[in-house]
Amino acid sequence: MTHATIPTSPIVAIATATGRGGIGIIRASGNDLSCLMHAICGQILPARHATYLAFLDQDNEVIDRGIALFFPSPHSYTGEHILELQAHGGPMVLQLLLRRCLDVGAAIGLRLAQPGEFTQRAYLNNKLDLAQAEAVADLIEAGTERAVRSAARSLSGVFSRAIHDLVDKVTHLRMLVEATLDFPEEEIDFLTRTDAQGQLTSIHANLNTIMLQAKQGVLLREGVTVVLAGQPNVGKSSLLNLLAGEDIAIVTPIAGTTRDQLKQSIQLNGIPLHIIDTAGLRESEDEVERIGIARSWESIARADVVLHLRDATQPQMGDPIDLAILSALRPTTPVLQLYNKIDLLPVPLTSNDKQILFVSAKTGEGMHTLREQLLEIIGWQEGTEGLFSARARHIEALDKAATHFHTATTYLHTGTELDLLAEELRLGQIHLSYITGEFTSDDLLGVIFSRFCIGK
Ligand SMILES: Nc1nc2c(ncn2[C@@H]2O[C@H](COP(=O)(O)OP(=O)(O)OP(=O)(O)O)[C@@H](O)[C@H]2O)c(=O)[nH]1
Ligand SMILES: [Mg+2]
Repeated sequence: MTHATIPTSPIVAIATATGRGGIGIIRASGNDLSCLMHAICGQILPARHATYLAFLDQDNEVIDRGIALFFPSPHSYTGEHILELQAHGGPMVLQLLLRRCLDVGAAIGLRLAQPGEFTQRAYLNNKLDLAQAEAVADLIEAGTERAVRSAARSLSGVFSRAIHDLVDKVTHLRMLVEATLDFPEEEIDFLTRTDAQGQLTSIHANLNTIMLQAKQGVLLREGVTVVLAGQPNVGKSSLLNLLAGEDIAIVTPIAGTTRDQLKQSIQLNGIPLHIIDTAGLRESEDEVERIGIARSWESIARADVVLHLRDATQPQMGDPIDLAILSALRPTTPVLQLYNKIDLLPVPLTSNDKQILFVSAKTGEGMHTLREQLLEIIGWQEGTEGLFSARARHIEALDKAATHFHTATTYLHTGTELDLLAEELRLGQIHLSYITGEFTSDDLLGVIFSRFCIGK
């Protein structure tokens, strides 16, 4: 691996969440932690044994009693020596212990850990690759059971292995192309015998499968922003309340009730949906409402999905505001057209268009279809096997790799010079390696690890 210089100054942090708890853990990592063990635990601890002892201050007074654990390098989370002090989980006890560690460790340059620094060291010491390190953060952040399970799968290396298998295939093909380049007189032989086209097709198929799963992983991790848009009084706030299962937004028969937007996150099949209820769109003289309406337009333009509501009892087709909603969206944003208040209709409406739905935010009619349609347009596929957590950065890398393999395929078809083909394969492989972190800039590492919590 091409890693930057591995930092060696020892670090320490409170590893457990702030607040009161039964147990709180201080964790230190470094190349030599013997001074901490001596001073605080009164002994050099045996490897990987839980020792119940007193944590001592500078006057040998007991700060607390608890369990101390020593994980000698390289068999530890970071790959360095790790000392764990498990004390009572009070904020003051842990602060005292932390300060004691920093005082004793001053001589060896012990300092407070930065966010994610333990995991960063694990990565730099090849304990985890980058996709796995990111999965650690995903696991901690996971808000749904599905998110937990997929992060756990990424952490155990499911995603990384899929990438490695793909990289292996690319390497194999590159090797053959390079061999052909080195021995040009046998050109036809090498490439026809090994079926370069067949291999490229298989690489594409493999990449598509990973892409599909990674996209599901991103959905689970990040969710989607769903904006409820429409004219005043069509029932946007009522729908938000219905979807959220509680009265979050004020609902009245007065047009212009919602003036500032409201956000609420809910789950749909374990996917986080960040729902935004907006101020009804109309021309308004009211200063506050106008600002609210301006925000509605901004939200519509940024939405991942828009639910465009209309009142089914007065569906004015071609209304300028409804048309303006459609043109305010990004062209790729999926929209569902909802005709609300169908409970007031004498005869039910129907449509063959799956994007047009008839609902009632009052009775809940049509909600099942709405949920199903929502899952479909955000690209959720039920029953995707072996789901793993993934991030937008992974999708981007997969996309770029796919572009290079696509170009390579074109070169193969058009009989373009082999060294150009070889170069495309090489570039594609580099993008795949960004995912697992074999080639990664320090800037990117900084961005990734700074989003962790301290102590992880
Ligand atoms: N009968 C019936 N009434 C509904 C339905 N949905 C909403 N309403 C009523 O329509 C009125 C407006 O509902 P809201 O949810 O406040 O509408 P809104 O789109 O948020 O309106 P603004 O905030 O003004 O933009 C209220 O009196 C609701 O009770 C429905 O499905 N059926
Ligand atoms: Mg409203």
